[in-house]
Amino acid sequence: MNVRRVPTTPIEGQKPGTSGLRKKTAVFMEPGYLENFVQSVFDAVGGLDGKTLTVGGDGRYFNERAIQTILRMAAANGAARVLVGRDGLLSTPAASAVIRARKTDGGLILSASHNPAGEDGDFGIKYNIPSGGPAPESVTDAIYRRSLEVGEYRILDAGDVDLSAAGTRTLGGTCVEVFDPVAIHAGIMRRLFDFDAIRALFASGFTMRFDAMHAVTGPYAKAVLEDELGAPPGTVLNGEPRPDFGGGHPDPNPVHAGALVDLMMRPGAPDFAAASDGDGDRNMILGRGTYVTPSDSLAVLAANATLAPGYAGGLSGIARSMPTSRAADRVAARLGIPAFETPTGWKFFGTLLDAGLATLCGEESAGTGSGHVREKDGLWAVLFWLNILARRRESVHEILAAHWAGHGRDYYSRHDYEGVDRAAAEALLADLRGRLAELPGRRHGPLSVAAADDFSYRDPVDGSIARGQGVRIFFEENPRAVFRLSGTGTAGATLRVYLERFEDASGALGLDPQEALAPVIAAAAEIAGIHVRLGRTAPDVRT
Ligand code: G16
Repeated sequence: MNVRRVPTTPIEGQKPGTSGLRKKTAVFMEPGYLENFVQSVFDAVGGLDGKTLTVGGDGRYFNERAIQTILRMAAANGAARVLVGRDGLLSTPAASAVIRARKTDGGLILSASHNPAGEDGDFGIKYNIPSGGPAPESVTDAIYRRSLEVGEYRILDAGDVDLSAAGTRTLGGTCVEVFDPVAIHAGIMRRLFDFDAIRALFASGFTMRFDAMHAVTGPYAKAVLEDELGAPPGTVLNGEPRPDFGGGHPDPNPVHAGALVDLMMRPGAPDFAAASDGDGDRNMILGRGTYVTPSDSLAVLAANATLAPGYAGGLSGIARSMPTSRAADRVAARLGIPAFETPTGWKFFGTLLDAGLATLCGEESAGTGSGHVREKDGLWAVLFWLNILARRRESVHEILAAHWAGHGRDYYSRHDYEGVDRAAAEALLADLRGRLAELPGRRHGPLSVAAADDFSYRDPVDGSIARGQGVRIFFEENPRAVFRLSGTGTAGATLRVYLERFEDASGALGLDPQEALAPVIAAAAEIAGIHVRLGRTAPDVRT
């Protein structure tokens, strides 16, 4: 068999520091584009000779074509073995689990997460390191630098590998092992959670809906919830992965999973509902008549963690991204364990998990996870909630109300202004950064600014420093507003404004969050000049 050397296409726009590459599918399909990134990864990690790689994706359009290309390139680059999920499917947390369990030399994960899929949608790829986590900046920067000079890629002249059934195949000198994408992850879930208690919960008539949004989690959720835990067939909705995700936008938030939220707010709603995203790392948790914010979900999981066998020994610490509400910090304080505040991006949790400093991690962007893998894990969060519900035998609403009564409530909402002009959004942030020193002391309605900064983080394990991670405005009366630009969109820019206010346990705990936050919403808009600079009077999404 022949190895060809083919010129690559420069990969315009891959930013140093980003975990991977997300672009329109059509861009990825340009000859040499995907190949540039893949060859750059292989070169940046010191070559693939004799190494083992994990490969899989969320099943979106171009997933299998991309995997066939990667397999031929891995073979041409001398890989000893490539592990591929059957049909090319592998959720992001399952990929992390496989990299760790099989000790592979990292992996390539094909996904643009929650972004819509299809020929007109988005595609993405990222490299995860041998610990199973997203590559840190030192590695992504090396990949980026290599992509600028790579020039050509190596590929084997060979046909497609059959990915439709488990088993081993040979491609040049490389062994391609096709495996069941669900088994390793399901085995971990079985060890962490009290499956007998959850089985008894379903047997008692407890009702649930899990919306897989036609993305990768359908097979995982069916295998675990319906086949193993005895949830009735039909519990998993939209469980067949489709290349275009059924035309939907698989981001589990109250807008894009609006049908599920509506179902849960109607009389006769099931006891519990959840949704996951395109690649299975995000989650949304709902009870009858109740939406649980991701920030509260992290806090509730942490406060109840010892109910799950995998966490019965307690937690070493809790980590959250900076824009996530401070609810988890209150739990950490009560438990007498450290709380960490990291920049947005799951990769920042990796060092804390590796060092055993944190057990649970979470982000406002619907991500929660633990040291069992090095990615956030949607189905894990759902099973954790089921474990707690099975042991406490209270409703989601009762558990949340009891949590607030014990810890106080962090009212929280994120406002997204999507698809805005990039230059205008960048100017808004630059202007805020330039005025940080002038803001303290200013009054905005009933609130006055106590402090303002641009978040910097020094990793307590490796000492690396990340600057410019988001503008924080603290008000004297305790609310906080945070501004940052999304790093995951592919069109224009998205301004995210994160708003929160704490009410202690003796205060009003049952308010509507948008009403409770009205003064800080108004102050944030005024301080940043959102309406004037972006020409928008209301956000597109409120979480
Ligand atoms: C990715 C990262 C998350 C991060 C999110 C932020 O999520 O893995 O850790 O919280 O981006 O997104 P943005 O920059 O748009 O606010 P995912 O699920 O897209 O991989």
